[in-house]
Amino acid sequence: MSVTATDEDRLVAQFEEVLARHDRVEPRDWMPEAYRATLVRQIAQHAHSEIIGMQPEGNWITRAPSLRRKAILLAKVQDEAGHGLYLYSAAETLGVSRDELTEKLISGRQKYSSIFNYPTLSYADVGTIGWLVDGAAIANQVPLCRTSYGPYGRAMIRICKEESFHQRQGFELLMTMMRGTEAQRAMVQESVDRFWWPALMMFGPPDDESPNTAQSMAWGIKRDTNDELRQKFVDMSVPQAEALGVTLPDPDLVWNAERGHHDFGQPDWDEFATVVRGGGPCNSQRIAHRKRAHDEGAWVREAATAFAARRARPTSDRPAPSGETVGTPA
Ligand code: BYC
Repeated sequence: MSVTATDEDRLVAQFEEVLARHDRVEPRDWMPEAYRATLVRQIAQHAHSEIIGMQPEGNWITRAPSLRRKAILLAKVQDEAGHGLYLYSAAETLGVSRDELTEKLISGRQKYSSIFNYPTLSYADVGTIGWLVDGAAIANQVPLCRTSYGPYGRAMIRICKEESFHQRQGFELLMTMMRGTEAQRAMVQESVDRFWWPALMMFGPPDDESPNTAQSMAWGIKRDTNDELRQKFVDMSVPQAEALGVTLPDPDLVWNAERGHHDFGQPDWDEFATVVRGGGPCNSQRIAHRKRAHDEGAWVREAATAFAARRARPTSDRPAPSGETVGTPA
């Protein structure tokens, strides 16, 4: 059906009204193509981040220091897979398939968060990822629960509940290590030194260098700018670092009573650009691993598709596998 100019004006006006009311845009609603494309970009990147984010922590599952830590880590990594699934499902409501998105990730046409291109070198990194990376994720994602696109906002509500649990487990792990030996405390500090700046980069480039922020804010996709969220994260992390007894590796970090916020130094934005372009320490390893897992899982997808197709056929049309009588219930 063709949409006339007047129809289009009316649809745009309705769309703008929904945004002005801070109401949700739903999959059945008309939306501008650029709004749809921006959502696909952001939700797909977010989903990819959850799935690629399983790798750095998954690296330690076989070497967890106790059965308890192993059970916690396994559950956390499985939660990340679940987050990926909610987000791919939200993206699918915009008319893209999960296969298509996975193919774009593997071929480097879609991004995932820069943070997951850094290696995990000690078990303290599991705690630091929980505390700082999940902490940054919470700062970024809580406002996304109010994003203008319904399926994305609803996925975020569930994800945020789990992320806040993840953050606490990371903090608890680090606190346990900080109460341990001198060597354990040193391990925590070394890990925090490596992850602090990459965690700040998770919020994206500074606002004046962020090409998407202004439009995404106008559409209500983003509710806060990159710099606002970075500031919130720094303010929330400082007292937590004090409680842990670790030093954040920023000589410029200081409370500014006038602003009511901490002043802090800038991450190395050249390093950020290199990592986003694919030149970080683990970019090739992460994508190669994802591709291998995807290739090795092909038979599972084929089997599941064949099984679903067989289930969809009337019972009498199904071939009887050996040992099973089909169509003649006992
Ligand atoms: N890494 O105009 P900008 C997690 C890209 S999962 C890589 O500011 P936007 C977790 C950006 O995409 C964490 N790329 O963009 C999981 C854009 O690219 P294009 C993931 C980045 O979208 C497992 C270009 O740079 N969270 O926490 O307005 C275990 C210009 O940037 C990054 C999300 O995805 C980056 N850090 O704002 C534990 C949250 N930053 O245009 C934890 C949802 C920017 O060339 N996403 N870029 O394609 C968002 O909130 C926004 O997309 C961002 C960026 C704030 C990240």
